[in-house]
Amino acid sequence: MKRTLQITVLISLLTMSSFAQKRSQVLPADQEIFLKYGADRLGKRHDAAMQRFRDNRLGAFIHWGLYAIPGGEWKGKVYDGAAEWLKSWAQVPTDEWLKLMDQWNPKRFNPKAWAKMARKMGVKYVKITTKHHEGFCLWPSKYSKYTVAQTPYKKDILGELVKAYNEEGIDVHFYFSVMDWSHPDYRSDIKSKEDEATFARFLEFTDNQLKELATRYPTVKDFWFDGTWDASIKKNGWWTAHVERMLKEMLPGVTINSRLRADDYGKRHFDSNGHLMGDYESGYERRLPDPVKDLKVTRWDWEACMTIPENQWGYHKDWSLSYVKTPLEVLERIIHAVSMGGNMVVNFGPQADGDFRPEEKELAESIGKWMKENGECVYGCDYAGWDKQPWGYYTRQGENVYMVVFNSPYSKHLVVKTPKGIQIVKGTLLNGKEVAVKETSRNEYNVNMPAKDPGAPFVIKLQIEENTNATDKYRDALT
Ligand code: FHN
Repeated sequence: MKRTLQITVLISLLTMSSFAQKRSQVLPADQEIFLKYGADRLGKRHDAAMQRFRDNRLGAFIHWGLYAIPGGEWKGKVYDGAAEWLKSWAQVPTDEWLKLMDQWNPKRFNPKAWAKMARKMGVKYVKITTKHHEGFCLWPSKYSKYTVAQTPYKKDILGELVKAYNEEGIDVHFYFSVMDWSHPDYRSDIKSKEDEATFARFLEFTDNQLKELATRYPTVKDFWFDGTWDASIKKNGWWTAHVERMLKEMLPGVTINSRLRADDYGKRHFDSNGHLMGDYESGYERRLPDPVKDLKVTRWDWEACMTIPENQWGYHKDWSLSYVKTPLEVLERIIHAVSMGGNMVVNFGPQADGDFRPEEKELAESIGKWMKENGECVYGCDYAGWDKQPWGYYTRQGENVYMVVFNSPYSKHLVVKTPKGIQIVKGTLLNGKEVAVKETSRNEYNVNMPAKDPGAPFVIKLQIEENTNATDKYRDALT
C-alpha cells in the first residue's frame, strides 16, 4: 500500500514537472493542477488602465546607471558585451565598481529636454531603470547606501524624470532588477538554511524598496521586473505572487510584466497550467514573437523591447563593435509588433554626462517625424486578423484597417485579401487623398499605390464593412 502511494506520488511529481516545462501550453481545464501562486486571472485584463497600456503601443526604455561612466571599457580594455554587464565581464569587485558613484555628476542632464525628446519621438511611455543589476538606485532610497543621494549630483534623478515626463503627458514605467550585485544578502540559489534566512532578509529589503517606489512616485503606471531568472527566485514563487498583489493593492490599475513571476514549481512567465502570469508577456527581448507558436494569435497582451545596436542597453562608447539598426529597421519592428497586437519599446542608453549620443538623437527624431504623420496606424491599433502580404503590415482600429507599406511592388498594385464577410468601402492616404481600390476576385482587391511614390513607408487607410452573416453568393453557387 505504502509502495503504491510512493509510486503514485512519484508519477504525479514527474507529470507536474513535465507540465512545468511546456511553455505556454494551456491544459484542458479538467487536467489543470492546483496552484497557489499561478496566474491570478485567465485571459486579458479589460480595465481602463490596461487599455491605456495597450493603446500606447510605442515606448522608450532608458538604461542609465553607473555603467554609463566606463561605457564598456575597464582598465584600458574595451569589452564588446552589453555595457551594463561590464562589472561582470571585467570581474570588477563590488566595492571598486561602486566607487564609480564618486564620479556620478551628469552635468548636462536636463529632464525637460529628455521628456521633449520622447514626446517628439512619439513615445507614449518611458521605462526607466530605477535600479539595474549593479544595485545603484536612481532615487534616494533609504534602504541602500548606493543611491544618487550619495553621489556628487545628490538630486533625485528618478523624481525629476517622473515629473518631466508626466508634464509632457508621457506615462512612466519602472524597470526594477530584483537581482542586486551590491547587496550582501542576495543569493542566486538557496542551498542551506542559512541561505534561506539571508535571502528572506533580501526579499524584505526588496519589498521595502518597492513600497518606497510606489509611495514616492504614485503616478507610476507599470513595474517591469528583470533579473528574476535565478534559482533563488524560482524557489520563491510565492514572493513573486505577493509582489504582484502588493503593488496592485498600493497602485490600483498598475500593470506588471510576466518576467516577475514564478509559480509553485518555479515555472516562469506562464504557470504550470500554461496561463500567463502578470498582465503581459515580456519575454520578447531583441526579437519579435512568432505569431503562431508564441502568441496563438492574440490570446495575451505582450510587449517587446529592442536595442539599437545588437545588444547594448547601457551606454557603450563604441557602437562600431556590432550592427546598429537604421531608423527604418527600428520603425519596421515597431509596426510589425503593433500588427501582431503588441507594444514595442526602443532602448536608449544615455551618456554619463546626461546627454544622449548623436545617433540616438537622430533616431528619435527620425521615428518622431514619421510618427507625427502616420501615428494613426500605431496608437490604439491592434492585430487586424488579415493574411499578411509581402508589401508590409496591417494594423486595425475599429472599422479602419491600415496598410503600412514597406515594400512597394513594381506592379503599383498592393494586393489585399480580406477575410470572408469583409468588404473594402474606400481607401485613402492619411492626408485624405483617395486611392483606387478594385475588387479582382472574391475577397481579393488591388489597392493602387499613390501616384507619386512617397519614397518612405506609407500608410493607406481602408474603410471596411463587416457583414459576417452575408451569404457568399460566389461560393454558394459553386458548392
Ligand atoms: O540583463 C538585462 C539586460 O542588461 C537588460 O536590462 C535587459 C532588458 O530587457 N534585460 C536583461 C536581460 O534579459
